[in-house]
Amino acid sequence: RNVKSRHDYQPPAFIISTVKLCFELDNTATKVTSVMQLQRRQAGAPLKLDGQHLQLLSVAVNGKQLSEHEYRLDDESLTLDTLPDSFELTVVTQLSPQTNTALEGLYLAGQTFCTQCEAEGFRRISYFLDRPDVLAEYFVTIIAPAEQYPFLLSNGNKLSEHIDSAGNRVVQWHDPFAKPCYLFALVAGDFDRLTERFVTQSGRDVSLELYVDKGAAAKGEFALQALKRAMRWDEQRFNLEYDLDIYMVVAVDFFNMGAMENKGLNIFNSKYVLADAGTATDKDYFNIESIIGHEYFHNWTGNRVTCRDWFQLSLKEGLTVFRDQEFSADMGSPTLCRIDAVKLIRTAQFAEDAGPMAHPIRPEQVLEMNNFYTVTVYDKGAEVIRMLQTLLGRNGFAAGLALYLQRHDGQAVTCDDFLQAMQDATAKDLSRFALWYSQSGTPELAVSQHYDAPSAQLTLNLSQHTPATTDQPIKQALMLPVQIELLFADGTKQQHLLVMQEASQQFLLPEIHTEPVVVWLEHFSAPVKLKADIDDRHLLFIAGNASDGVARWDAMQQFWSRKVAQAIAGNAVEDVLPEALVSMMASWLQQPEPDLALTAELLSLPDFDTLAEQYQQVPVDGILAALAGFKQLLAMRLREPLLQCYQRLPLSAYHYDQAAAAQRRLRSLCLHYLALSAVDATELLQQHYQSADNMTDTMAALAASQQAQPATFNLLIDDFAQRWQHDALVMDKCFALVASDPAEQVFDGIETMLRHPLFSWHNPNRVRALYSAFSMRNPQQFHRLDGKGYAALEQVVGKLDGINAQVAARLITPLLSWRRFDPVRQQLMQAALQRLANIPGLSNDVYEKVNRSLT
Ligand code: HT7
Ligand code: ZN
Repeated sequence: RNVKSRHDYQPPAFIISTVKLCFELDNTATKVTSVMQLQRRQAGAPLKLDGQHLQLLSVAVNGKQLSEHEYRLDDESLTLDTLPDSFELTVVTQLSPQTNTALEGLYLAGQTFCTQCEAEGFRRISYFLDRPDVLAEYFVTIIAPAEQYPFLLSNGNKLSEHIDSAGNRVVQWHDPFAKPCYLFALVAGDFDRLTERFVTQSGRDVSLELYVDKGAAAKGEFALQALKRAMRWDEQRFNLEYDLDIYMVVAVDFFNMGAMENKGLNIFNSKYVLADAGTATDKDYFNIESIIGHEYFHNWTGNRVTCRDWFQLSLKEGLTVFRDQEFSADMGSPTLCRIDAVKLIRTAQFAEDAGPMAHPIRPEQVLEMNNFYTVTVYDKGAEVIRMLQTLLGRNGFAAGLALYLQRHDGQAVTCDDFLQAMQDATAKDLSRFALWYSQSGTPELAVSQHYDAPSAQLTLNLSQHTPATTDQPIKQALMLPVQIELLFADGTKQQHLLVMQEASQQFLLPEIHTEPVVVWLEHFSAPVKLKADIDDRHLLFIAGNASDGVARWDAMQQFWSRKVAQAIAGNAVEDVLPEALVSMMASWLQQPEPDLALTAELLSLPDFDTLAEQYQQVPVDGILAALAGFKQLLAMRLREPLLQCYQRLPLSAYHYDQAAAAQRRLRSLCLHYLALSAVDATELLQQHYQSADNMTDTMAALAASQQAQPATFNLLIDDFAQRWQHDALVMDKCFALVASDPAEQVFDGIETMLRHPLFSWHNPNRVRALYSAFSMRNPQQFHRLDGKGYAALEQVVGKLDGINAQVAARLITPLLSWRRFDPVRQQLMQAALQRLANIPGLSNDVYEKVNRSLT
């Protein structure tokens, strides 16, 4: 199979300066006429256009039709050998949106025509140079029956609209900004439209339009307001203003990922647009604001300045995730946003580094590009940008970003170009920092301290080591910003930034008159595994006293990891739980922190995945038993303060804002523990469920009862399924809950849900709701020792491969790290992967992952 390497990049032999596309829409026979202006850039080279699943109707050069022997055609390309230096190429193709179940290119999402072109979907629309460094100006005409399709949308500004004599609506669009074809978009359908206006900082009027399913207008209001907040924020924080007169967002039900930043016409998974109190949780609201922001921020970091090739994906994605994280932090709780980001890195990203798909944030080798939209490229990529900001300071970073955008506006560039701009704007040497782009793996940072009272000097010893990864055996020392805080007994504090550049380094801090407790890696200042030998007493001291909420939470996480390890080593949970901890937790419940969500986080144990990441071989049963034992013990020991805290938190009508969401989070946490205490909590759970005026509280009652009170759960989930049987997005929550049932009945539950009228193998949201929840949120049943869990996932991946390979390849992830488990589980997982590998005609998407995992 055709694996591509980053070093093989060649500039395109031709450029395409303008494209005129005409779509005559039809479910099974859409005709696409493409008229392109091309210029040669390399003497003598043939023109090889990408194209897949297309029926070629005709080809003409400068208006002259070519006969079949004047071009070469295969399943993946159309090649023309003899061409002038500058010419017009007309290509007419036909395609079938209705049978396009991959949801790439032009497809039908229910009754709506829509497109998804990133990364390489445009080649399913027309023959083209489908690569991000070919930037063209687009003129688009869309023709479709007027009654059925009131809205025909594409990028840029609308030039004209009329209805022709045959009753077709004909709409023309022009996007004045040259763009790569992955940012092309078309939508045709019937919607409710919500509109708003936004006046930019320079006084330009922008029309905002949000398109949702008919009848769902009220559920789009939050997303529309979030868009306005994002637009204002980018002006205020980075001085970046929107550039077209119109910004459209369309919500569709069939979508492979979260959303897509097509120029002026974002297409969103409806899950990340539609929300009201009854159907969306606080987490849904948070995600909507963050993804609306993310796609909007791409307008500069991705669209105005784009990637030269797909190996540079983190150039736009890491940077834009960083920008959306900063936006979310400013809109809500910075501490909570950071804790959530750290959790993701410690679970999914560290696991990716430790598994067969390990790659640097700028990958070196790719078979299927869709497989590299990863937590490494996105979220570790964002951590790398965050470290740059820490090293350069907020102003230095902002100056670097401004220079990068001004220097490369309208270009397709590389990660090196980005670093060069950062370096030029700040006069800092970033050559060692650049290693973060080429080196994969999770660095381990070992730290220790020595205090010398006579000289009043604190010596800090740091050493870093990155273990080999499957893709890269040899590692070098990285540039690491290590933020620390010194906590003194008299309550004073000092902050320092240590910049590591070597494998081992010593930092001497003078004028330290008493020995402090050191808080290492405040705010998770670098994406590393910290190895610090801090005793229990000091960890609890940090949890109670550090200035940074993230560091306080982290101290509790370290504490619990240690306790879980002690339990796995054979100690009874009662024997390892210190009294000091119980009273500290009780005091947080009695007198919560001002940020109630931080209190909830301080009171939460690490989850299964976070703990699993700390072991070479994951002790599945040991972790599950220890977590269950500690939670139950805490529930019993803290029952009174939990109940009081639960009852004290006031109930008011649902409103989504940070304070109200934090209050619900703490109340849910109390409910969760109370459900586990020895006292029957049926009534409490029922009451929580019945009195909920919002989906957050409803889900809290369901999740709490599922872990502790199966009989209550069965009653509530039946009621829930009945009540929401016609709402697909809410039924996704029901599917996910059913699939997370830790009891064996989960298999019957999944079978029943597969027969639900709203379930469809063709809809990624439905499939993910059931099977991501099962494989990622149900370790008890997924990791069963009889292999039934692994076999269930294997079957789904095998079935889905022929329908939607991109989604199939994402679902397979939990099976890939089979080497991390005990011999019995290893053998079962490996056999499941082997059976998948043997499927004839397996997609590149699944093949690449299975193959890397098995070799
Ligand atoms: N840039 C987009 C990434 C993407 C995607 C989105 C939807 C469907 C398929 C896709 N393939 C790649 C989304 C983003 O990161 O903003
Ligand atoms: Zn993105």
